[in-house]
Amino acid sequence: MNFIESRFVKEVSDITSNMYRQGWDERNGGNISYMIDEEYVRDYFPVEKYIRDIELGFVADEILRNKYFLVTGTGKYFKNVINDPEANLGLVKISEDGKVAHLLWGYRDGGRFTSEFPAHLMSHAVRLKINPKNRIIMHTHPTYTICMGACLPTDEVIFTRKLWKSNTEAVVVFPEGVGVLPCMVCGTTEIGEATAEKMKKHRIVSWTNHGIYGAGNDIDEAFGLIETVEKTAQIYMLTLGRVVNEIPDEVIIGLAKLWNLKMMPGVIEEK
Ligand code: 2HA
Ligand code: ZN
Repeated sequence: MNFIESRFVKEVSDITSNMYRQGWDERNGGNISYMIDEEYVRDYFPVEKYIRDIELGFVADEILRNKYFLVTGTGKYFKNVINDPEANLGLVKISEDGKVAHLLWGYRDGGRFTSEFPAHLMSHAVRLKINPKNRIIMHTHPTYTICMGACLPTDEVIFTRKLWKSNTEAVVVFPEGVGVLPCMVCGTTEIGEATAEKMKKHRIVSWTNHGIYGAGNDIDEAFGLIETVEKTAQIYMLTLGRVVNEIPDEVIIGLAKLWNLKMMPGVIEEK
């Protein structure tokens, strides 16, 4: 079978279309990287032949060497992936020395991976060390989450608390809270390192004035995290300044107990 017909390309094509329709991925906004196990890659590429090599610009963590990633291309639009996956996506293998990405498929018009690939790879490395099943890093520009970040101090305890107090699903879906970074220059290894540092404690990281990063074992999980943050941020923003019924701390504690969740410390005072 041709790789273009694989479930991996289909999953990324479907989710990029979906995210575009949410209004989160204007123009070339957003990027996704999907780590694919070698056993699956072998179904499509029994003999490894590289189309070309692409410099990473940094040295990838050892845990990522010889690993395969399906990644959205730089400058490419989420809305176009479904109609031309081979131009908008690429499948790369991280080299033995961690300095280069070998291109196996895609970026047909001479393109390369997203400028945010450092943040993706560094986040993959951190999440894989915590959870060997992690496969997805997803970045997008969800409108209400960005609004919320602009209205609050860049403080992850405050940000998390506002979310948990707005929607009873919030603490259940992200009990470890949301990591928050201040506004930074994106596309750099610095923001990659800062994001990965936050990923040690959180599967979701908000980039103030820019967007969000989510991690997960599969696309549903990463997307589900982000859409729950975004839905909750929408509730927060639509009720801002007019809230009468905030979720009481006791209910949040009750939910955490019911689902046996370990809550991010310092957000809700346990009584
Ligand atoms: O790829 O979203 O952060 C475009 C972006 C940069
Ligand atoms: Zn972005």
